[in-house]
Amino acid sequence: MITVHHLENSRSQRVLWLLEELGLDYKIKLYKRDPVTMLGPGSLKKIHPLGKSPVVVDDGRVIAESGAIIEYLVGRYDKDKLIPPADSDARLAYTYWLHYAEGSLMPVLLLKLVFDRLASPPMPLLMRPAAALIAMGVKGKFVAPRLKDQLDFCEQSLAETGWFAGDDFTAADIQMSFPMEAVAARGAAGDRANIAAFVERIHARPAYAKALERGGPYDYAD
Ligand SMILES: N[C@@H](CCC(=O)N[C@@H](CS)C(=O)NCC(=O)O)C(=O)O
Repeated sequence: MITVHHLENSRSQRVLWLLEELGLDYKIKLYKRDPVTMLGPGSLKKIHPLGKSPVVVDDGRVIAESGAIIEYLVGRYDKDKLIPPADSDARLAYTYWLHYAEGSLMPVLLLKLVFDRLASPPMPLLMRPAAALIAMGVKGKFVAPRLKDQLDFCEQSLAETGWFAGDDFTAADIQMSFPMEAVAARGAAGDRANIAAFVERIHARPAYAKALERGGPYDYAD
């Protein structure tokens, strides 16, 4: 039986969704976030040294990192449903987006999140004006132009079929769901209609709804 070490309200939701799309049996070990820091509990480190979620355990194997988990599950349990044929252009796009989500887009989104919050507690009151100035500078000069390039690229890539890798929905769309949901929910998508339509389309999938029932409240589901 596959076990998903699932941190509430987090990107591990997409692993539950993949398992529902594949119709696999699985169990969830749920972890709560610290209500103040929002970090995961130390007990996650007993499963994997980095203490992050998702982590999947299957047949005694411990697999961390969303992209690696998706590759593992699709490779082992799904030969053709959510992955384009080998050697096709769609397969190359599939591999690209599977890596791009966490390798290129999430780091920029994380920087935005950190600098959006830099001038808030726990930053000491006296230092907040200076922190706000620094944050404004970094966001304006470094983060915003990079985020714009990336979101324009995502928007353009969805234009033809509405999916990231070829004509059909694939596991690469599941991997891209978290950053797309994050930008839509935080209002960072602007007027990019293809991104908004992508998020609506994935939210309408029955397997997505089933995963939500199992995984618990998830801020980006609306
Ligand atoms: N690139 C990793 C990121 C893992 C990650 O940062 N997970 C977050 C959940 S959204 C986490 O565990 N946060 C809790 C913490 O940092 O304490 C992946 O995609 O699996």
